[in-house]
Amino acid sequence: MSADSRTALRICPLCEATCGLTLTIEGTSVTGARGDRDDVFSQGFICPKGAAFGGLDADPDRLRTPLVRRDGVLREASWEEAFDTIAARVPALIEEYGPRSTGVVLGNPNVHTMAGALYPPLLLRTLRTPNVFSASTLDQMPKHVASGLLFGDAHAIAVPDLDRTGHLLLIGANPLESNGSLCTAPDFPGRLKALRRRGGTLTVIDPRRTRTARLADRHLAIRPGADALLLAAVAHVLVEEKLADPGALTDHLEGLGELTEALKEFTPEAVTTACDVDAATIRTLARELAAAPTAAVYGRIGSCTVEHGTLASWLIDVLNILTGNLDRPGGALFPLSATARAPRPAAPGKGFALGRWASRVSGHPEAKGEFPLAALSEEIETPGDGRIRALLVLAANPVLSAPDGDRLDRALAEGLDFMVSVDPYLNETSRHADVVLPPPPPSQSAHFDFAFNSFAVRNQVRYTRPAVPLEPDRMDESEILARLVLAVGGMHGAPAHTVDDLAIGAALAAAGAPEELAGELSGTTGPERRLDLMLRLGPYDLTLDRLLDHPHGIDLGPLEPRVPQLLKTRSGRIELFPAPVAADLPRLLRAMHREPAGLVLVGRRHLRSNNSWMHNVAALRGGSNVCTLQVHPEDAARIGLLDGATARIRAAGGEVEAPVEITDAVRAGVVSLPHGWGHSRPGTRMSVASAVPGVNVNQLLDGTLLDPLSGTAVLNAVPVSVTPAS
Ligand SMILES: Nc1nc2c(c(=O)[nH]1)N[C@H]1C(S)=C(S)[C@@H](COP(=O)(O)OP(=O)(O)OC[C@H]3O[C@@H](n4cnc5c(=O)[nH]c(N)nc54)[C@H](O)[C@@H]3O)O[C@H]1N2
Ligand SMILES: Nc1nc2c(c(=O)[nH]1)N[C@H]1C(S)=C(S)[C@@H](COP(=O)(O)OP(=O)(O)OC[C@H]3O[C@@H](n4cnc5c(=O)[nH]c(N)nc54)[C@H](O)[C@@H]3O)O[C@H]1N2
Ligand code: SF4
Ligand SMILES: [Mo]
Repeated sequence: MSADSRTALRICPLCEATCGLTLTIEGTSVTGARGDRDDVFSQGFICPKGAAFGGLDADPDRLRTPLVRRDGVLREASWEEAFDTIAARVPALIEEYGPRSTGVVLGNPNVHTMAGALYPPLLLRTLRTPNVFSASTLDQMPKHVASGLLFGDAHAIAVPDLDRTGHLLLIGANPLESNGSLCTAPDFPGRLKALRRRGGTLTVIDPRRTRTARLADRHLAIRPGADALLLAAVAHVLVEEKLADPGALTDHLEGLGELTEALKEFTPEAVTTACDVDAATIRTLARELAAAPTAAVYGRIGSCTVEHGTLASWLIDVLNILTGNLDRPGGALFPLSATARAPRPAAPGKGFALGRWASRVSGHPEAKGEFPLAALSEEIETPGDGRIRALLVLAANPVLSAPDGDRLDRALAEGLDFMVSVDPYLNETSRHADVVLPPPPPSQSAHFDFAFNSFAVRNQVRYTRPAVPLEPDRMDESEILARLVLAVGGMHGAPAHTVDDLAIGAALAAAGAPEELAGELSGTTGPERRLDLMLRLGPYDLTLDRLLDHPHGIDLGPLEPRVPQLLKTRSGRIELFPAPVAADLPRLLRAMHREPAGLVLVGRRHLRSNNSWMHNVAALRGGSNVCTLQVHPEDAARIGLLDGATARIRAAGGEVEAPVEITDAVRAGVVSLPHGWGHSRPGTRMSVASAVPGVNVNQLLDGTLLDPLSGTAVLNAVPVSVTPAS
């Protein structure tokens, strides 16, 4: 450290683990990052991505000013010019073609920023368009739908009580690379090792022998896409062998009889071929789960982005419920975040409905107010009333992250009248925008985890202010989004705090709190005032000032049971066998008898990468962080593929070529290609990424394969054919 260096705390926004970092700062540059040992939650943990915070923050390819398209070319522009352009175009299009002519795409980083949590709801309310798409339909929407149906609240997601459970059944998740998802747990790997040390059991179900699987007591290399069948059979055994005992939940359940009846045909023997897991092992899984003093079943990407994603997500909680582990310490519990609404007394709620409206072209039912992101292209391309003409893309790169990027690429280029991207990079998607609004690098932003605190394995709360001041000519992302709301809503020119004032007024009214509270809020920015209000209205006795007095965070204790208070179903009970699930079950039954596909594709993640946008950080590149096709030795021999040679992979959406990596870490009959690669399109400004572009796995998909209840794209267990490239 030099004489003018200092340190500052910053919660890491780079994955769901939300580690506290101590940044070293020289002048206004971040020159180092280490784990904050005093952080109440992460206690010093850091991974290579967090350690690379400085390089990622200072990436010279980050945009410094807005870009505005003039004469077909994106040119640097002032913020005034950028917002003037938006205000001149979007309201006029709405005026001429109606609200349906607008569409919004919300990408993953929105859950990692304060701005992304606070402003998109206001943007959607302003636009009043049904054309809402997000990364959720490439990800966790099945879980939301399952939770909505079971508990009446799509946001009531039970997380495994990692630090207290005696038995963890982990399905289609690889937290040793991902650091956990829908289960916020800094040092997930350490917590799994601690489970083993205290005598607990870890079972991993994954077609690949991942780093997580190598840590397990038992690894089942299931045939991809078959988890719902396996889980149904485990539930069947629990019932058949009279091992089911929902315990304290018994009085809060309905539908147990119908569920039992519906599971009759899903015997271990019946599903064994489809799963490629023998029937005795399935029975053992069920017996171990029932016998464990406490247990939690937890699933992630491999259980969601598949043909039966909603059924698998539902069955995961069915198993937690049948074994009495839902809502009990050591099982799967519902976190209570500091900014959640203060609990109300238990009572029947409004319930959760699917398909309240449908998409224009294919009639996809909405789920949680969204249409499948896989259906974005057709909504832009297909002529007629309600065609999307103006698209607002907030922190999303669907050209790489969604199915059939080539088609979307064309639709964005040719089918839109106007497009805005809020993005730090000029990349595969934002290159099509008419206006690009770049947020500042993370060191210059405040951070609070509105989303992830409600998935955290321990209730806790932390807030960090910007580690370095906003550079001149930069605009905070909260202000960018507030001004975007004003510009599209016909209030261009009003001060950004107008949006926060409206939000505060609405929140006070909804909570029945006195209006005067607005004047008592502390905080130096709109987002801080809104945070202060949420903390004051929340379940703990907290304020922003109190939080600022605790720079390493405040521990709010272990997770506690919340049923029945949290239930919002119409019955006021857990609805174990909801009608949409019942209607989808015959499809699963048919899958049981289907001939398995010859070769199927699954994805994978790398610890030193993140979806589509981190390949531009030189320090994180190389080593095993490469875009290779992993192939089992038996398949390689059969197809005639040599290690390091190029393979051609074909599927319904197209074909790509990738170098072959022969490894028995994938099971036979399965090949694996990571996502987020394919940085070869012209007109981007990602010099490091485009030097070694890789290929876009999602080009293999045509976007028609969806989990029907949630509209989530099938990204795993996709039939492919592989040949040597000539
Ligand atoms: N085949 C396959 N496809 C997948 C997946 C898979 O497992 N397999 N995973 C899916 C999943 S789980 C997800 S979540 C999606 C992600 O899909 P997306 O959300 O579309 O993609 P990301 O790469 O996460 O990043 C989105 C954009 O956010 C920008 N960005 C980064 N930081 C910020 C910021 O602070 N503010 C703003 N405004 N923008 C920022 C990046 O530059 C990038 O352009 O991909 C999905 N696609
Ligand atoms: N380093 C890093 N961390 C990340 C991300 C990243 O890109 N890189 N992305 C973040 C995001 S957006 C998310 S959503 C999370 C995801 O978090 P995880 O779900 O933990 O991440 P994945 O590594 O995609 O793990 C999915 C696993 O499912 C397996 N799988 C594939 N198909 C099947 C199947 O049919 N059945 C079963 N049982 N398993 C299957 C895959 O082999 C893979 O190991 O990670 C987050 N964290
Ligand atoms: S585990 Fe996630 S939150 Fe923690 S340092 Fe790494 S990227 Fe950041
Ligand atoms: Mo994700």
